[in-house]
Amino acid sequence: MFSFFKKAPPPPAPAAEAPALLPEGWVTKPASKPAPEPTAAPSVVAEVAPVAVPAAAPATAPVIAPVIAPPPAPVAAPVPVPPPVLPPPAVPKASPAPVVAPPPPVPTPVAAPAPGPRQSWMERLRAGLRKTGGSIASVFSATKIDDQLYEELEEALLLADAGVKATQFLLDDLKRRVKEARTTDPQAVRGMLIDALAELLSPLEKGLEVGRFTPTVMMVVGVNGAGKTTSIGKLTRHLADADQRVLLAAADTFRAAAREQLGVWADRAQVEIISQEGGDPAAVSFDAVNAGRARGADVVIADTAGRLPTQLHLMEELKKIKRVITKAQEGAPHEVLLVVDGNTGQNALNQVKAFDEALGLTGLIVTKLDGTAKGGVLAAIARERPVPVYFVGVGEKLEDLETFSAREFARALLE
Ligand SMILES: Nc1nc2c(ncn2[C@@H]2O[C@H](COP(=O)(O)OP(=O)(O)OP(=O)(O)O)[C@@H](O)[C@H]2O)c(=O)[nH]1
Ligand SMILES: [Mg+2]
Repeated sequence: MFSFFKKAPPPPAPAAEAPALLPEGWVTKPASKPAPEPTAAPSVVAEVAPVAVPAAAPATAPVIAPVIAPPPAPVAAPVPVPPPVLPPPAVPKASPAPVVAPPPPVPTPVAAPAPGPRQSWMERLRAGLRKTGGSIASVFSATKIDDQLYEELEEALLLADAGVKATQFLLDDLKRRVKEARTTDPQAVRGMLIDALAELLSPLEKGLEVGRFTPTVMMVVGVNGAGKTTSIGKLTRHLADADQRVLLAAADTFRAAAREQLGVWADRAQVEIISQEGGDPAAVSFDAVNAGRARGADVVIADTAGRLPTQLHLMEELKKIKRVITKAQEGAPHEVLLVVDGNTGQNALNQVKAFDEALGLTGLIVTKLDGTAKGGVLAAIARERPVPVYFVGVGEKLEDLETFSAREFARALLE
């Protein structure tokens, strides 16, 4: 069972009143979304875009697990404003009408039901990683398990960006498994490699948690064009669809286009955004956290401008944003998320290390695994800098961002 993120019960809630959720309190999409409150007065310093009615809501259904949880506890119930124009909840497409077969000839097969969202997402992940998986899989077409097979596998894993350390680790682990199982079938070895990789990747599997702090503050960082703003947009939609009040901070203040891009996502999800033309990104973040606290936001997400970890002054700027967020709210930011482009190969590992050293990362979002990404870099990250992977992106649409599962990923790569 996958949910898009985890909802932690707020800390002061007495145990007796804990909502009857699944054991860990997975948030799920409620049946209907309460009306948003009217936009509060704008912050003094920053210009606040009022909640705009989206011109056109994306037609895609949010990918959130089935309804399990009751609606959130009625904490100081927000005054339900009557019918604001909300994007109609996109109804999942009914399976295509069955084709009526003409009587005499061979009956026309009824179309198979459309795959679930997660399944079709997996298909896109598989398609993205197919090239890599294909070259690893071809190693197992050998007729016997010998040194040559292991050498070819080593080469294939290195080519898949797994890096020297993870490759060595996987090979040693695999040899141990093969010995224990006393198998002589190269195809069986592939299954064992899937097990070994899934185990190696499992420490990266962790759900993003919201609700423990009010607001939960996240800052999102990464190199230029990694997919930060797009991922924030998608995440915001998922959070808003689960009735989380989100406030965005356009802390990428350099480019008007960057603010506009985030603004479009804010409009679509009908959430507030704090932005300031040409302002100081730290000041915008500070204002956003304060506004989020004042307005009872559940989540504040700061989008930052892309930068290389080698641009030291820009890294200093990120540290400043982080410090200033802590000033606005003790203990914040609760999440420092690095967005990495899955196509950057071993360089992704360097980015994880560098941003982690500068900022102390709490999670990763790995994007563009639909492209020419080789996927092995996650093994390198797991072995050398195991920062949890909250989400994996396989495209530009809302449903293309999904939670990370170690086993699914291993299977998508190697099956
Ligand atoms: N194929 C594919 N494209 C993606 C994915 N995620 C983001 N993109 C695209 O990558 C491009 C850059 O995305 P942005 O979200 O603007 O990246 P950014 O990190 O905010 O960029 P800067 O703010 O300029 O540093 C856009 O064209 C996105 O649509 C993904 O998972 N797959
Ligand atoms: Mg951006």
